Amino acid sequence: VTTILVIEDSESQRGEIREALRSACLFDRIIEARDGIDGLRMMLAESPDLVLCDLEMPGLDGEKLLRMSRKDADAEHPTPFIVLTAVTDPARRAQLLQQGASDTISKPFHAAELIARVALHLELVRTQRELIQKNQELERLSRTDALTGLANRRQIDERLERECRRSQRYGSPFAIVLADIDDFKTFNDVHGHLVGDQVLVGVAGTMHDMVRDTDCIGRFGGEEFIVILSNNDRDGAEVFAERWRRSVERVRVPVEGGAIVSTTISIGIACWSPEIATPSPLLRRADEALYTAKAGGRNQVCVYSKVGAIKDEDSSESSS
Ligand code: GH3
Ligand code: MG
Ligand code: MG
Ligand code: MG
Repeated sequence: VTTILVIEDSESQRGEIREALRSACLFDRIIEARDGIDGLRMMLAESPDLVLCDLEMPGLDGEKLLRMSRKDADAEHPTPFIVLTAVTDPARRAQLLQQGASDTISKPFHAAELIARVALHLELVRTQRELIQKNQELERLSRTDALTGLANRRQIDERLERECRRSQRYGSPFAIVLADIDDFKTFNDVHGHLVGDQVLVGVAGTMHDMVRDTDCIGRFGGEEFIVILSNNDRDGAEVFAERWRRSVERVRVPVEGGAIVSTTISIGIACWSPEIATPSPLLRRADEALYTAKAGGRNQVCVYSKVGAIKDEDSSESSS
Protein backbone atom coordinates (compact mmCIF):
# COMPACT_ATOMS: atom_id res chain seq x y z
CA VAL A 1 0.00 0.00 0.00
CA THR A 2 1.47 3.31 -1.09
CA THR A 3 0.56 6.24 1.13
CA ILE A 4 1.02 9.97 0.72
CA LEU A 5 0.60 12.38 3.62
CA VAL A 6 -0.58 15.88 2.70
CA ILE A 7 -0.01 18.51 5.38
CA GLU A 8 -1.79 21.75 4.53
CA ASP A 9 -3.65 24.21 6.72
CA SER A 10 -5.91 25.60 3.99
CA GLU A 11 -8.93 23.45 3.45
CA SER A 12 -9.49 24.59 -0.13
CA GLN A 13 -5.83 23.91 -1.04
CA ARG A 14 -6.08 20.49 0.54
CA GLY A 15 -9.12 19.79 -1.61
CA GLU A 16 -7.30 20.79 -4.80
CA ILE A 17 -4.26 18.70 -3.93
CA ARG A 18 -6.47 15.73 -3.10
CA GLU A 19 -8.24 16.01 -6.47
CA ALA A 20 -4.97 16.24 -8.40
CA LEU A 21 -3.52 13.24 -6.55
CA ARG A 22 -6.66 11.18 -6.94
CA SER A 23 -6.84 11.64 -10.68
CA ALA A 24 -3.16 10.67 -11.00
CA CYS A 25 -3.77 7.33 -9.21
CA LEU A 26 -0.21 7.21 -7.82
CA PHE A 27 -1.21 6.26 -4.27
CA ASP A 28 -3.47 3.74 -2.64
CA ARG A 29 -4.01 6.06 0.30
CA ILE A 30 -4.10 9.83 0.57
CA ILE A 31 -4.06 10.94 4.19
CA GLU A 32 -4.38 14.54 5.27
CA ALA A 33 -3.33 16.68 8.20
CA ARG A 34 -4.52 20.24 8.69
CA ASP A 35 -1.68 21.53 10.84
CA GLY A 36 1.91 20.75 11.73
CA ILE A 37 1.17 18.90 14.98
CA ASP A 38 -1.35 16.67 13.28
CA GLY A 39 1.13 16.17 10.44
CA LEU A 40 3.93 15.14 12.79
CA ARG A 41 1.64 12.70 14.56
CA MET A 42 0.60 11.13 11.25
CA MET A 43 4.17 10.95 9.96
CA LEU A 44 5.07 8.87 12.99
CA ALA A 45 1.90 6.79 13.16
CA GLU A 46 1.32 6.08 9.47
CA SER A 47 4.88 6.03 8.07
CA PRO A 48 3.81 7.40 4.69
CA ASP A 49 5.88 6.77 1.56
CA LEU A 50 5.96 10.45 0.73
CA VAL A 51 5.14 13.73 2.53
CA LEU A 52 3.79 16.78 0.76
CA CYS A 53 3.89 19.69 3.18
CA ASP A 54 2.87 23.32 3.12
CA LEU A 55 5.59 25.70 4.33
CA GLU A 56 3.46 28.47 5.80
CA MET A 57 1.32 27.16 8.60
CA PRO A 58 0.55 28.62 12.04
CA GLY A 59 2.43 27.02 14.92
CA LEU A 60 4.53 24.10 13.75
CA ASP A 61 5.30 25.16 10.19
CA GLY A 62 6.70 23.20 7.26
CA GLU A 63 10.30 24.12 7.96
CA LYS A 64 10.18 22.96 11.59
CA LEU A 65 8.43 19.79 10.51
CA LEU A 66 11.09 19.21 7.89
CA ARG A 67 13.87 19.58 10.45
CA MET A 68 12.14 17.27 12.90
CA SER A 69 11.43 14.66 10.29
CA ARG A 70 15.04 14.70 9.04
CA LYS A 71 16.44 14.44 12.55
CA ASP A 72 14.91 11.08 13.37
CA ALA A 73 14.75 9.96 9.75
CA ASP A 74 15.63 6.37 9.06
CA ALA A 75 18.93 6.88 7.27
CA GLU A 76 18.38 3.82 5.11
CA HIS A 77 14.80 4.62 4.18
CA PRO A 78 14.38 8.39 4.22
CA THR A 79 10.85 9.49 3.36
CA PRO A 80 10.78 12.12 0.61
CA PHE A 81 9.57 15.43 1.99
CA ILE A 82 8.30 17.86 -0.65
CA VAL A 83 7.64 21.45 0.39
CA LEU A 84 4.79 23.49 -1.09
CA THR A 85 5.44 27.21 -0.82
CA ALA A 86 4.53 30.65 -2.07
CA VAL A 87 8.10 31.77 -1.36
CA THR A 88 9.78 32.72 -4.62
CA ASP A 89 13.20 33.70 -3.24
CA PRO A 90 15.61 31.14 -4.74
CA ALA A 91 18.02 31.45 -1.79
CA ARG A 92 15.26 30.56 0.63
CA ARG A 93 14.26 27.57 -1.50
CA ALA A 94 17.85 26.44 -1.74
CA GLN A 95 17.99 26.56 2.04
CA LEU A 96 14.98 24.24 2.29
CA LEU A 97 16.66 21.76 -0.03
CA GLN A 98 19.84 21.94 2.04
CA GLN A 99 17.81 21.17 5.14
CA GLY A 100 16.70 17.95 3.54
CA ALA A 101 13.62 18.79 1.49
CA SER A 102 13.48 16.53 -1.56
CA ASP A 103 11.93 19.25 -3.70
CA THR A 104 9.97 22.49 -3.58
CA ILE A 105 6.78 23.20 -5.48
CA SER A 106 5.45 26.72 -6.10
CA LYS A 107 2.10 27.90 -4.83
CA PRO A 108 -0.35 28.31 -6.42
CA PHE A 109 0.59 24.94 -7.79
CA HIS A 110 0.04 23.60 -11.27
CA ALA A 111 -1.55 20.15 -11.03
CA ALA A 112 0.52 18.56 -13.78
CA GLU A 113 3.79 19.82 -12.30
CA LEU A 114 2.83 18.71 -8.80
CA ILE A 115 1.98 15.23 -10.03
CA ALA A 116 5.13 14.98 -12.14
CA ARG A 117 7.36 15.90 -9.21
CA VAL A 118 5.55 13.63 -6.76
CA ALA A 119 5.76 10.74 -9.25
CA LEU A 120 9.46 11.35 -9.75
CA HIS A 121 10.21 11.18 -6.03
CA LEU A 122 8.01 8.16 -5.56
CA GLU A 123 9.98 6.42 -8.29
CA LEU A 124 13.26 7.42 -6.64
CA VAL A 125 12.12 5.92 -3.35
CA ARG A 126 11.13 2.69 -5.05
CA THR A 127 14.45 2.40 -6.83
CA GLN A 128 16.33 3.14 -3.64
CA ARG A 129 14.39 0.53 -1.68
CA GLU A 130 14.95 -2.06 -4.38
CA LEU A 131 18.64 -1.32 -4.32
CA ILE A 132 18.82 -1.66 -0.54
CA GLN A 133 16.92 -4.95 -0.70
CA LYS A 134 19.14 -6.33 -3.44
CA ASN A 135 22.24 -5.30 -1.56
CA GLN A 136 21.02 -7.05 1.56
CA GLU A 137 20.26 -10.16 -0.48
CA LEU A 138 23.71 -10.05 -2.09
CA GLU A 139 25.30 -9.55 1.30
CA ARG A 140 23.45 -12.61 2.59
CA LEU A 141 24.36 -14.69 -0.47
CA SER A 142 28.00 -13.74 -0.24
CA ARG A 143 28.08 -15.24 3.25
CA THR A 144 26.02 -18.35 2.57
CA ASP A 145 26.84 -21.69 1.01
CA ALA A 146 24.46 -22.20 -1.91
CA LEU A 147 24.01 -25.98 -1.56
CA THR A 148 23.40 -26.29 2.18
CA GLY A 149 22.37 -22.78 3.21
CA LEU A 150 24.99 -22.85 5.97
CA ALA A 151 27.60 -20.17 6.58
CA ASN A 152 30.27 -20.29 3.89
CA ARG A 153 34.01 -20.08 4.31
CA ARG A 154 34.02 -16.29 4.26
CA GLN A 155 31.53 -16.04 7.11
CA ILE A 156 33.31 -18.77 9.06
CA ASP A 157 36.64 -16.95 8.76
CA GLU A 158 35.10 -13.69 9.97
CA ARG A 159 33.46 -15.46 12.84
CA LEU A 160 36.66 -17.25 13.88
CA GLU A 161 38.56 -13.96 13.88
CA ARG A 162 35.89 -12.42 16.05
CA GLU A 163 35.83 -15.34 18.50
CA CYS A 164 39.60 -15.25 18.83
CA ARG A 165 39.59 -11.52 19.58
CA ARG A 166 36.76 -11.91 22.07
CA SER A 167 38.47 -14.77 23.87
CA GLN A 168 41.79 -12.93 23.97
CA ARG A 169 40.02 -10.02 25.55
CA TYR A 170 37.69 -11.69 28.02
CA GLY A 171 39.31 -15.08 28.45
CA SER A 172 36.04 -16.84 27.59
CA PRO A 173 36.84 -20.15 25.90
CA PHE A 174 35.34 -21.45 22.68
CA ALA A 175 35.78 -24.64 20.71
CA ILE A 176 35.72 -25.61 17.08
CA VAL A 177 34.37 -28.90 15.83
CA LEU A 178 35.56 -29.93 12.39
CA ALA A 179 33.79 -32.79 10.62
CA ASP A 180 34.70 -34.56 7.40
CA ILE A 181 32.50 -37.12 5.67
CA ASP A 182 34.10 -40.54 5.58
CA ASP A 183 35.10 -42.11 2.28
CA PHE A 184 33.08 -39.60 0.36
CA LYS A 185 35.07 -40.03 -2.80
CA THR A 186 34.04 -43.65 -2.93
CA PHE A 187 30.49 -42.68 -2.05
CA ASN A 188 30.38 -40.35 -5.05
CA ASP A 189 31.91 -43.00 -7.28
CA VAL A 190 29.29 -45.54 -6.26
CA HIS A 191 26.15 -43.39 -6.02
CA GLY A 192 26.97 -40.40 -8.19
CA HIS A 193 27.52 -36.74 -7.38
CA LEU A 194 23.83 -35.84 -7.12
CA VAL A 195 23.25 -38.36 -4.35
CA GLY A 196 26.48 -37.09 -2.81
CA ASP A 197 25.00 -33.59 -2.80
CA GLN A 198 21.85 -34.90 -1.12
CA VAL A 199 24.00 -36.39 1.61
CA LEU A 200 25.80 -33.08 2.09
CA VAL A 201 22.44 -31.37 2.55
CA GLY A 202 21.39 -34.13 4.95
CA VAL A 203 24.53 -33.77 7.06
CA ALA A 204 24.05 -29.99 7.11
CA GLY A 205 20.48 -30.48 8.28
CA THR A 206 21.48 -32.58 11.27
CA MET A 207 23.11 -29.63 13.00
CA HIS A 208 20.42 -27.02 13.29
CA ASP A 209 18.60 -28.39 16.30
CA MET A 210 21.77 -29.10 18.19
CA VAL A 211 23.34 -25.66 18.25
CA ARG A 212 22.47 -22.44 20.02
CA ASP A 213 21.72 -19.20 18.19
CA THR A 214 25.10 -17.85 19.21
CA ASP A 215 26.96 -20.77 17.64
CA CYS A 216 28.00 -20.75 14.02
CA ILE A 217 27.66 -23.69 11.69
CA GLY A 218 29.20 -23.70 8.28
CA ARG A 219 30.43 -25.61 5.30
CA PHE A 220 34.16 -25.33 5.57
CA GLY A 221 34.97 -26.87 2.20
CA GLY A 222 33.74 -29.64 -0.09
CA GLU A 223 32.61 -32.32 2.38
CA GLU A 224 33.90 -30.65 5.52
CA PHE A 225 31.76 -28.88 8.07
CA ILE A 226 32.60 -26.74 11.04
CA VAL A 227 30.78 -25.67 14.17
CA ILE A 228 32.07 -22.84 16.31
CA LEU A 229 30.79 -23.31 19.84
CA SER A 230 30.84 -20.01 21.71
CA ASN A 231 31.50 -20.09 25.43
CA ASN A 232 32.19 -23.77 25.36
CA ASP A 233 35.00 -25.88 26.72
CA ARG A 234 36.32 -29.29 25.83
CA ASP A 235 33.60 -31.24 27.64
CA GLY A 236 30.77 -29.34 25.99
CA ALA A 237 32.36 -29.72 22.57
CA GLU A 238 32.86 -33.46 23.02
CA VAL A 239 29.25 -34.00 24.04
CA PHE A 240 28.09 -31.96 21.07
CA ALA A 241 30.39 -33.74 18.61
CA GLU A 242 29.36 -37.18 19.76
CA ARG A 243 25.67 -36.30 19.39
CA TRP A 244 26.35 -34.90 15.93
CA ARG A 245 28.29 -37.98 14.87
CA ARG A 246 25.46 -40.24 15.96
CA SER A 247 22.76 -38.18 14.29
CA VAL A 248 24.63 -38.23 10.95
CA GLU A 249 24.95 -41.98 11.26
CA ARG A 250 21.17 -42.17 11.51
CA VAL A 251 20.45 -40.05 8.42
CA ARG A 252 18.93 -42.17 5.66
CA VAL A 253 18.95 -40.89 2.10
CA PRO A 254 16.64 -42.67 -0.34
CA VAL A 255 18.20 -43.05 -3.78
CA GLU A 256 16.95 -44.16 -7.19
CA GLY A 257 16.00 -47.80 -7.36
CA GLY A 258 14.58 -47.80 -3.84
CA ALA A 259 17.87 -48.23 -2.01
CA ILE A 260 18.59 -46.26 1.17
CA VAL A 261 22.09 -45.00 1.78
CA SER A 262 23.79 -43.48 4.77
CA THR A 263 27.14 -42.05 5.68
CA THR A 264 29.38 -41.28 8.62
CA ILE A 265 31.60 -38.40 9.69
CA SER A 266 34.88 -38.17 11.54
CA ILE A 267 35.34 -35.22 13.87
CA GLY A 268 38.30 -33.28 15.19
CA ILE A 269 37.91 -30.85 18.10
CA ALA A 270 40.22 -28.02 19.11
CA CYS A 271 39.67 -25.71 22.06
CA TRP A 272 40.83 -22.15 22.34
CA SER A 273 43.57 -21.53 24.86
CA PRO A 274 45.17 -18.21 25.85
CA GLU A 275 48.24 -18.59 23.62
CA ILE A 276 46.01 -18.76 20.53
CA ALA A 277 45.67 -15.31 19.00
CA THR A 278 44.54 -16.14 15.47
CA PRO A 279 42.32 -18.80 13.89
CA SER A 280 44.98 -20.67 11.96
CA PRO A 281 46.75 -22.52 14.80
CA LEU A 282 43.34 -23.52 16.13
CA LEU A 283 42.26 -24.81 12.71
CA ARG A 284 45.52 -26.73 12.39
CA ARG A 285 44.86 -28.43 15.70
CA ALA A 286 41.32 -29.37 14.73
CA ASP A 287 42.67 -30.72 11.46
CA GLU A 288 45.27 -32.74 13.28
CA ALA A 289 42.64 -34.19 15.61
CA LEU A 290 40.48 -34.98 12.59
CA TYR A 291 43.37 -36.80 10.98
CA THR A 292 43.77 -38.88 14.15
CA ALA A 293 40.06 -39.75 14.03
CA LYS A 294 40.43 -40.89 10.42
CA ALA A 295 43.53 -42.92 11.23
CA GLY A 296 41.72 -44.46 14.18
CA GLY A 297 39.15 -46.02 11.88
CA ARG A 298 36.75 -43.12 11.01
CA ASN A 299 33.23 -42.47 12.37
CA GLN A 300 34.70 -41.19 15.63
CA VAL A 301 35.49 -38.04 17.59
CA CYS A 302 39.00 -36.98 18.53
CA VAL A 303 40.10 -34.00 20.64
CA TYR A 304 43.41 -32.24 20.08
CA SER A 305 45.34 -32.58 23.31
CA LYS A 306 49.03 -32.19 22.59
CA VAL A 307 50.71 -29.64 24.82
CA GLY A 308 54.36 -29.52 23.80
CA ALA A 309 53.87 -28.46 20.22
CA ILE A 310 52.18 -25.16 21.04
CA LYS A 311 55.29 -22.98 21.19
CA ASP A 312 56.79 -24.28 17.95
CA GLU A 313 53.49 -23.75 16.16
CA ASP A 314 53.16 -20.20 17.39
CA SER A 315 56.68 -19.19 16.46
CA SER A 316 56.27 -20.61 12.97
CA GLU A 317 52.94 -18.76 12.82
CA SER A 318 54.42 -15.39 13.69
CA SER A 319 57.52 -15.76 11.52
CA SER A 320 55.51 -16.69 8.41
P1 GH3 B 1 38.19 -39.63 4.00
O1 GH3 B 1 37.36 -40.59 4.77
O2 GH3 B 1 39.64 -39.81 4.27
O3 GH3 B 1 37.76 -38.22 4.24
O4 GH3 B 1 37.96 -39.97 2.47
P2 GH3 B 1 37.27 -39.07 1.41
O5 GH3 B 1 37.05 -39.89 0.21
O6 GH3 B 1 36.07 -38.43 1.96
O7 GH3 B 1 38.33 -37.91 1.22
P3 GH3 B 1 38.80 -37.12 -0.04
O8 GH3 B 1 39.33 -35.81 0.41
O9 GH3 B 1 39.73 -37.99 -0.85
O10 GH3 B 1 37.51 -36.86 -0.91
C1 GH3 B 1 36.60 -35.85 -0.66
C2 GH3 B 1 35.54 -36.01 -1.69
O11 GH3 B 1 34.45 -35.13 -1.48
C3 GH3 B 1 36.03 -35.74 -3.09
C4 GH3 B 1 34.96 -34.96 -3.74
O12 GH3 B 1 34.50 -35.59 -4.90
C5 GH3 B 1 33.85 -34.92 -2.72
N1 GH3 B 1 33.17 -33.65 -2.73
C6 GH3 B 1 33.65 -32.45 -2.39
N2 GH3 B 1 32.71 -31.49 -2.58
C7 GH3 B 1 31.60 -32.12 -3.04
C8 GH3 B 1 30.29 -31.65 -3.43
O13 GH3 B 1 29.96 -30.46 -3.37
N3 GH3 B 1 29.40 -32.57 -3.85
C9 GH3 B 1 29.73 -33.90 -3.92
N4 GH3 B 1 28.81 -34.77 -4.34
N5 GH3 B 1 30.95 -34.36 -3.58
C10 GH3 B 1 31.88 -33.49 -3.14
MG1 MG C 1 -0.50 27.58 4.64
MG1 MG D 1 37.95 -33.83 3.10
MG1 MG E 1 36.19 -37.07 3.56
